[in-house]
Amino acid sequence: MATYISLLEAGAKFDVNIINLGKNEQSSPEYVAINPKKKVPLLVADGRGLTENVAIQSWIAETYPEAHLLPSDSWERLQAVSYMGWFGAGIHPHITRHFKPAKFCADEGSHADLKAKAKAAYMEQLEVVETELNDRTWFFDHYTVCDSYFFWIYTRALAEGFDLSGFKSCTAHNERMRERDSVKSVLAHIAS
Ligand SMILES: N[C@@H](CCC(=O)N[C@@H](CS)C(=O)NCC(=O)O)C(=O)O
Repeated sequence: MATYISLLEAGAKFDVNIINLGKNEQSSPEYVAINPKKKVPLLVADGRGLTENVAIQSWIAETYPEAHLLPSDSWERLQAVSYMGWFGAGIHPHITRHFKPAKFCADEGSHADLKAKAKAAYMEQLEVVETELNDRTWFFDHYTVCDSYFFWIYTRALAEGFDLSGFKSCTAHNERMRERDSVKSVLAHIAS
C-alpha cells in the first residue's frame, strides 16, 4: 500500500500485482523465484528486483525527483531514511506479531499475552510519532514518502482494532492522507 501510494504520488507508470497474503501467495514458487524473502513489497524495475520499504521508497523519490518526495536538505533526507527505517524495523514488527501470534509462539495459551505486548509496544512507539508530528501537516515541510509509509503504519493498526483516536496528530495525518487522490485510488483498488 505504501509503495503503491508513493508511485502514484510520483506520477510513475507502473503495473501492480497484488499478492494475497491470506492465501499465502508470498510463498508460491512463482513469487519465491523473484523474492525468496517471501515478503511484500517487491519492486521490479528494468528487470531487477528491490525489496524493503525503505529502499523502494527511496528509489521512487530518487527516480522521480520532480515529485520532491524526499527533502532536499541532506540532513533532512537522512532524517527521512531514519523515519522509514524506524517504521520498518521499530513499528511494523509489532503489528505483525499482533496479527500472526502463531508465527512467533507455538503455545496458543500465550497468544493473548503476546498480542497485548505487541499492542503495547506499538502504542509506545506511536506516542513517539505523535510527539514528532506535533500537529504538523506532514513529517517535513512538504509531502514525502514518509507520509505514504506512515499511512500504512497507522491504517494497518486500525485494521487490528487498535483505538488510535487519542493520537491526535497521527489521526489528523491519516484523515489528511485519505483526502489525497493517490490514497483514494489505492484504497478503492484494494477494496475491489
Ligand atoms: N522489512 C520488510 C517487511 C515487509 C513485510 O513484513 N511485509 C509483510 C506484509 S506487510 C509480509 O510480506 N508478510 C508476509 C509474511 O510474513 O508471511 C519491508 O519493510 O519491506
